[in-house]
Parts: sequence; structure tokens; C-alpha cells
Amino acid sequence: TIALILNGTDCRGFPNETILACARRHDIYVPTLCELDDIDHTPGTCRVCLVEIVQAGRDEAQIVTACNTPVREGMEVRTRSRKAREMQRLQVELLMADHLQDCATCIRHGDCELQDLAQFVGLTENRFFDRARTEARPIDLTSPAMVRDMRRCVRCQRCVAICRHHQQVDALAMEGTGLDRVVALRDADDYPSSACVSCGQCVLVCPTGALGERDETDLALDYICDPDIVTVVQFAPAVRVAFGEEFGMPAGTNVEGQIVAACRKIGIDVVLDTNFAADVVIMEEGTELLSRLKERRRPTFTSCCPAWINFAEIHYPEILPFLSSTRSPQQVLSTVAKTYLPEKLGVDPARIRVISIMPCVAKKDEAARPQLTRDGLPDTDVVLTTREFARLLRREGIDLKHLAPSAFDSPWMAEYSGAGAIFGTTGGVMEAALRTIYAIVNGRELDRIELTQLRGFEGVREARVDLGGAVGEVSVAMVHGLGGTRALVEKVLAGEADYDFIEVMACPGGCVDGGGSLRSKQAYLPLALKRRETIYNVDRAAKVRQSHNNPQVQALYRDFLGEPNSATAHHLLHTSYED
Ligand code: HC1
Ligand code: SF4
Repeated sequence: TIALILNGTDCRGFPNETILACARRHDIYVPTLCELDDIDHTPGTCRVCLVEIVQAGRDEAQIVTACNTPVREGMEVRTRSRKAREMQRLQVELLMADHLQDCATCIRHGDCELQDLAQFVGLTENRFFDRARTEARPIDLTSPAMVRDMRRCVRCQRCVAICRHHQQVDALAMEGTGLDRVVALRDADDYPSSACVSCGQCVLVCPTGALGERDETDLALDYICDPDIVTVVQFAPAVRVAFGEEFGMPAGTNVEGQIVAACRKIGIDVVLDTNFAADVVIMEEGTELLSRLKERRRPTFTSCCPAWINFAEIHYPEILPFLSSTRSPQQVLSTVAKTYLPEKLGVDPARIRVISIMPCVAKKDEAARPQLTRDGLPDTDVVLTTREFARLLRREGIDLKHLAPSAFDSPWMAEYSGAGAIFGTTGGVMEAALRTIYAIVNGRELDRIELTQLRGFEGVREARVDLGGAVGEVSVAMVHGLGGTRALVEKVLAGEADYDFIEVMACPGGCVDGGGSLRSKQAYLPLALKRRETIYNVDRAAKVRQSHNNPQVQALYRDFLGEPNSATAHHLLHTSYED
């Protein structure tokens, strides 16, 4: 090891270790902005990790960036000397020079890593701000889902790295030089013509408000406050286990009841559950899969993740015939809320607006698809990411922590099985589907409901499951994150994969860590495992654990749809894809 002095204390470093890494191991904070350890990203562009190296025999202190300077034998490093502090402050001031100054109107306000840094270095003025140059930087509003605001970008390049190396979509690139350098869409002028699939992973790692969702909280409020409109809310399986954190509750707390209470408090008329629709999806997709297996059409890919659908359409159109035609739970809920529900409620369907709360950015894209509209109007009227829903509640003066939980009270479309609940984590859709397919094939339930062989967190997992009867053993795969998805799709297209059914979730972890959920600072996906644990507990505690045993699903088929995959079900609950 290497002996050095860090802030006056003798420390040991490792060969090739940077000063930053060594300081962290010794619990010494050095400010950073561009760097993100979880994704192994150290571009050295922000230069705020400046520290002083005291040189024996020299008066002049040497200032270096801690993130890319290795420790050396006998080195003395000061992170809090006057010189180091002054240089850190100057660097943050320079970063602020071409960054909008209106923090109070930024969607990242209060949760921004640049604001934290300004506080840390004690920035009290901004001498170098160049308004004209800053305001000339582009703001891209061409996506229904995302906003790319280069007036708030600090050029950390985390977004470029996550998109290129982790998601392997490579939709982003740095363009321009010097102060005009910005993150651009690679080979495209706007989102619709770019390679971007709206997975939102770039938003999760952006330290500022440069990347975010298109905020629709005002539209939601317009509907909620309009007495002529009947507002219907649905919220995703993962939202209930990934929302309490926004209000300071421990990671993975189940706040389903508080969300129901909050919706009532802000004046939502009908609170429904996307989990219910997940059960309906299993009925449709499971039946579809069985007929495809009979026809020996394999594999079938799941179709509930909208960033995966975008990815297939943009990057691998040849794979589209293999996708299940079943709409996602979000869209199934919305369609049924505008057809079946109005009959039950006795209201004119034209008065209904569906607000959907999702841990996902791409769900906004999905809601805007022309295939998912009725008489020119979208089935899902507003999609709020989990972050926007938190913003909406704050705007209404609600702190989730102080709300007593409420129960759903709708006799339709609110009950769910444990199978519907586990959709929110990688492997969940597969497990839910196999529970029901087994029952259809064998006329009885699985002996062991929990298919633990499907669970786990590795990027790509595979299993063989004996479904008995005429179907026998099936070969399945589950992949989360688009890097692994690309590899798997290429294997399938090359005829090198032997699967019957493949579940794809574009976000690593599945929806529990979706691109629309709470942003962490200086971390990537730190909460997924806690959230997943709670989701499996929701399943364990559920009265009914298979989609086909959900009484409200049975009533929907009995009263409205007929059989799974019936003509009505096909018309309302299935879709098509475009290359
Ligand atoms: Fe998901 Fe889904 S599980 S896509 O990950 O199929 O967003 O949670 O709502 O639609 O049910 C997200 C989550 C969600 C859909 C369901
Ligand atoms: Fe890349 Fe996903 Fe961001 Fe699009 S949303 S730029 S695909 S990381």
C-alpha cells in the first residue's frame, strides 16, 4: 500500500487509487458533480473535486482534480485548505456562469446536485453569468415524454454514458466546442426522429434539471378542478413501493393506502388500480401465448413496457411479429375506464378523464400513440411520473407521511391479485403469467405458487418450467435493462435462442426503479432491492394470488368482455406496432 496524509491524518492508499477514491474510503467528503461511481463514470469535466497537494520544499501549493489524480507515496493532500476551498468555489461559480439562474422554477429545485454544491462551497454571488449565451442554448420540447433543456446542463455526460454503455441505445452525443458544447441527439434534430426510446435512465442520472419529463401537473389539476369532468386515477404496481421516499419515508415502504387517501383529498372522483389491469393483461396475454404455442410461433415477447416497444420499433422492427399484441396494463385500465366503467357508473364516457401515475417516462409516449386513442382522444389523458405526482401533492399542500391510509372503494377495477402486484419487478410478469397458464392447462392451481426460479436481479435470467398437460415444459427468459435486451434480441433473430416466452423490462430492475421514479443524488438505482422485497410481500399478503381468481376480473369478463381473446377483448385490449 501507499502511505499518504489526508487532511493531517496518516492514511493508506492502493496502487492506482485516485485521491477521490482514497478520500471516500477514509470518509472524507470531496465535492464532485460529473462523476458517478455506480456507473463507473469519471469524465473529469466539472473540475469541482479540486484539492491541494502540499509539496515538500515548495511554497506554491499544487491544485489537482481528485477524481483522476492517483495517490503517491508520501503525498500530503488537503481538501479543506483555504486554497482548495477557494478553487472549489471558483469552479462552481464558473459552472453557474452559463446555467440559468432561475432555480425556483426548475423541476429539480430542492433536489439538484448543483444547488447542493453551491451551498457546499458557500456561493453567494455569480460574477460571470452570461445571460445571452445561456439563453441561446437549446431547449428541446419535441417529445411527448421528455424535455432536454441545455440551459441547465453542466456537461457531466452522465446521460451520454448511461445511454451508450448501459442501455446501449446511444441516442445522445456531445456536440459543439467550449462553452457551446451541449448534449445533442445523435444524428437527429428532434426526439421523434432520434434513436431515443424514452426509457428515462438519462433523467435518473442527470444531476440538474437539464433532463426531465414533460410536466403535466397543470393539466391534471385542470381536470381535477373541473366540476364537469369525472377524474379517474390509476397507479402502477411499483408506485406504491417507490413513492414514500419522496416524502422521507424509508425505501420500499408500501404507501398504497396513503396514495388512495391523497387522491381523494385532492378531489379525484374514482381511484382505481393498474394492478387490476395487470390481472386482465395476464388473462389476455396468457391466452394469446397458449394459442401461439399451439401454432408453434415462438418466442413471444411481453408488451407491457413502453420503452421496450419503442426500442423494438426503432431498433429491431424485424422482431415486432414476436411481440404479444396485448396492450399494457395502463392502456387496458384506461380503455376499460372509458367503456365498461361509464356503464357501471351511469356517466357519459365523454366526461371521463384518466390520470395515470407511473414510475415511467415512456408511459407518456405510450398514451400518445395513435393506436391507443378513441374518437381522436387518448384513452389515457394524463400520465404523471411518480415525481410529478409528488410535485402535485406538494402543490396541494399534502405531506404523504401525515395521511392515514384509505382503502379502495370501487366495486370495479380496483381489486388485484398478488400476480398483478408483482408486475412491478423484473420477472413479475412472467411469474404472473405462468401461474395462470398452468391453471388453464391443468384445471388446477400450481402446488407451489411462488416460482422462485424466475426471481433474481441478474440482467438476463432463463428457466425451464413444467406447465404439464398438453404444453409440457416451456423455456422462458427475463431481461431487464436495454443492454441485455439488445443482446437477447440479436440471439433470437440469429436463431440462436430457444425460448417460448420472454419478458422484457427496459429499466434495470423493472418498474421498481423506473425512469419516472424518485431521482437519487450521486447514485444509480440504490433502492430497487428494498422496493422489490415489498412487492413480493404484497403478493404474499394478497387474498387472491392468481389473476384468473380476481373476482373483479371475472366480473369484467362475465359482464362485458366475454372470454379472454374474444372479439370484444381483441378490439379493446390489443394493439399493433409500427416499424
Ligand atoms: Fe410498470 Fe406495468 S409493471 S409497465 O413496469 O406492465 O410503469 O409498476 O404500471 O402498464 O401493471 C410501469 C410498473 C406498470 C403497465 C403494470
Ligand atoms: Fe437514452 Fe433512454 Fe435517455 Fe433516450 S431516455 S436518451 S434512450 S437513456
